[in-house]
Amino acid sequence: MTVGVLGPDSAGLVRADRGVLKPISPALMEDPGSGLDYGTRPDRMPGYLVPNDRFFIRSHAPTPRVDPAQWRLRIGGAGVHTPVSYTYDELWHRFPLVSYVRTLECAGNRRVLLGEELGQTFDGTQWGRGAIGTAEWTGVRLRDLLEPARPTAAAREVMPESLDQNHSRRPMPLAKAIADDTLVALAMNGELLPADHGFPARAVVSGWLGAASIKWLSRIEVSDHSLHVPWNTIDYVLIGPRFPAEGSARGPAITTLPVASLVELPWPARLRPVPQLVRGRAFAGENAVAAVDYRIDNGPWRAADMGSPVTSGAWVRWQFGWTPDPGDHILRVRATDDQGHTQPDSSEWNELGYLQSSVLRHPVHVNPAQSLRMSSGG
Ligand SMILES: Nc1nc2c(c(=O)[nH]1)N[C@H]1C(S)=C(S)[C@@H](COP(=O)(O)O)O[C@H]1N2
Ligand SMILES: [Mo]
Repeated sequence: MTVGVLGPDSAGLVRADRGVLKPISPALMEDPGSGLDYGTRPDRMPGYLVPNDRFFIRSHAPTPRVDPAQWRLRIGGAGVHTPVSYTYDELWHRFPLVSYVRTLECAGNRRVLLGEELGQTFDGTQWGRGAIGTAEWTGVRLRDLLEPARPTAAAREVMPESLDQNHSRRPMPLAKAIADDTLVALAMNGELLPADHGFPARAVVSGWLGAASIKWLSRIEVSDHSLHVPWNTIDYVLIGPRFPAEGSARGPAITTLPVASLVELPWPARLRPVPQLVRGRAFAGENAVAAVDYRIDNGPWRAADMGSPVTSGAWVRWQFGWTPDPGDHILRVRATDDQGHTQPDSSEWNELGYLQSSVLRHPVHVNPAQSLRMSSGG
């Protein structure tokens, strides 16, 4: 791809020569084959936060290179009295900096598993379980940036827009935009925002589908009417018999994500018949995870231990001890949120293959031969 400067809204912006800039280690990340998207291997998440080197990437266009000295974040639209423009330095120095630990999950996470369950292949990024991650995001509250623009009494929606080739944008109601944990993030896990994750600034819309957290911000529109853009009418909507189309939208736009869980083991997992901890994560969008239960084969459901503080908008890490018998097993995990929603036993079809959240049947093979080698002192 040739390197060149993009349009006038994005001075200083040069196209990436390849899709993503961070080195992708196949040991840490799965490649669903699009060239722009990479999932985190669930068995390579070392702690509560996912390190930046392996945090999943979902990009609809190559990562742009942006010169922060030339970059501006503009806020305007019919819903403000005074359009404003901020430099990168102003974002760092003019407003209180805040940090929130929040989970990002792509609405298409587990699409391949949804297809396996429903006996079909869905178009779109072929995600396994890795399009989810949690980071500590540091930046400025979106509401602090909106205030100097003086939103009008009629202000209705707030839409972050990107400067990359795709010009991604996704509106949210004003109430969500001014929430404590709706951010314009400048740093991720204590480092400047990496290029692939939105440098110089990205939105973090807590608990919502990843697509709302627009990377490479250029402008934020405040409207006095509801906004219809591709990402809330054609993509990131639920299309199916139970989901009514509304106006120009093919179905209801996805906002908060449903409760779901993840086992930190490869699929299928290979274990030895020795005492061990099985660990995982559960996430419930804008809600908090209240409980995680697990079941081995046809045994009883049992409660897993919650190993991390329970907050809305961020996953919990859970664990249980297990000494598996040799042979093949099915491990099921079922998380419940603080509003009483529990992962269902089966998934509902929707045309674009979003929001897989049913209880997965995780295959586990336990090999007796390896344990004999281990116990013979090798
Ligand atoms: N500008 C821009 N922002 C974007 C996207 C994109 O393609 N372009 N992808 C969205 C989607 S679909 C997801 S799931 C998240 C992924 O964020 P990450 O790549 O930092 O993990 O970014 C969102 N923000
Ligand atoms: Mo996504």
